[in-house]
Amino acid sequence: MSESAFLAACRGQEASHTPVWIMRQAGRYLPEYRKLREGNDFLTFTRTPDLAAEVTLQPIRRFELDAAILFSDIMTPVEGMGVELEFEGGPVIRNPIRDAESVARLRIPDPRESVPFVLETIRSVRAELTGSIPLIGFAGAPFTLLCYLVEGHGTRTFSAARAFLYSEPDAARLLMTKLADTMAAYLEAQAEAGAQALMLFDSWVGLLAESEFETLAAPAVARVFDRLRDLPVPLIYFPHQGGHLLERVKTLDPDVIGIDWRTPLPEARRKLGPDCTLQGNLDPAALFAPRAQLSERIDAVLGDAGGKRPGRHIFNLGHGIDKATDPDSVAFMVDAVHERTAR
Ligand code: 1CP
Repeated sequence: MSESAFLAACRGQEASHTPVWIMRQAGRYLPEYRKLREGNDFLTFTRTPDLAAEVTLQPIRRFELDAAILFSDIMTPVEGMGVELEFEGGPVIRNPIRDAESVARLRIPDPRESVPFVLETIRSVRAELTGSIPLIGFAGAPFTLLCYLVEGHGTRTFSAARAFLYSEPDAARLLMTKLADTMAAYLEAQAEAGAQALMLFDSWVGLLAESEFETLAAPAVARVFDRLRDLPVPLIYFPHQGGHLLERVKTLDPDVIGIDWRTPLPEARRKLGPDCTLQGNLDPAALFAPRAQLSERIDAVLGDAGGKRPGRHIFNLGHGIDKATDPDSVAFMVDAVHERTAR
């Protein structure tokens, strides 16, 4: 079958097997990535198309994955807005946004000028991926980006970021709108450059109550998707730890919804209805289990996703892969999913 199993599943069409890819599949658990990274900083990697393309392709060469994901970061496009970005393990912002004036100063850049290296990476990956393995482009969702821009770095609670929503509600809303417009243009440019599916990572949206999701985060996601809806590429939304938000997520109408490992797939399906594809949701920690137990966990996810709609599931982890994971366990998982779901 030359048609991609991944794209078929995104569209709800029956595929030759359940497709599988892994969040953070390009990264530090791979020895070949660590070797290439030696002596080079992360930002240089994301800004150098040859290196970023190579890292994108590393997991594709090693495993029988059904999709590649662009090697970049959710923070890459915010520099063009006027944000001073550094990486010290994770993203660090030198000038965190704490008032209305800093929001007003942010630009909505043209991605062709602000991130030409990302678009070049996409073109270069597509030139190499001539078979049926599609390339996923991505961006951070507005609320998750707001968390880093206001807080200045990653935390477990993003207290300063959440305080900003209440202390500066108008500035917070304007920031969300500017982020939505920047990410919409960024994703549109990625599709134009050759990305075949577009994913929004909302890693911190689970911090929000349903009411703030409704009034602040969901409208910004809708603003991004509305701009992309007419493109010939499926849209994926990953509301990490958003089990309590799924009824509202359904109304955003993405083609694919990523489910973290805390929400059982049958519960997600009940809340989301039959018309979207579910992506997930093996606990990344399960890759540390002995083979027999890992095998059971894989079967459990496939069973949860199964029933009458095999075309409506993409196998993935419930969040990014842990950097201490043994690549051999990944190979075992990918092959097991393919063997057990071949149709
Ligand atoms: O040292 C290194 O090699 C840097 C580690 C690293 C890597 C490999 C970072 C820093 N980012 C990335 C790549 C990356 N980030 C990808 C590449 C493609 C792939 O999936 O293989 C993607 C999709 C991201 C997305 C990303 N970055 C998210 C959303 C997904 C998620 O995991 O929730 C988030 C929240 C970030 C921020 C970020 N960048 C890097 C780190 C360590 C973090 C998390 C910081 C924190 O703890 O808050």
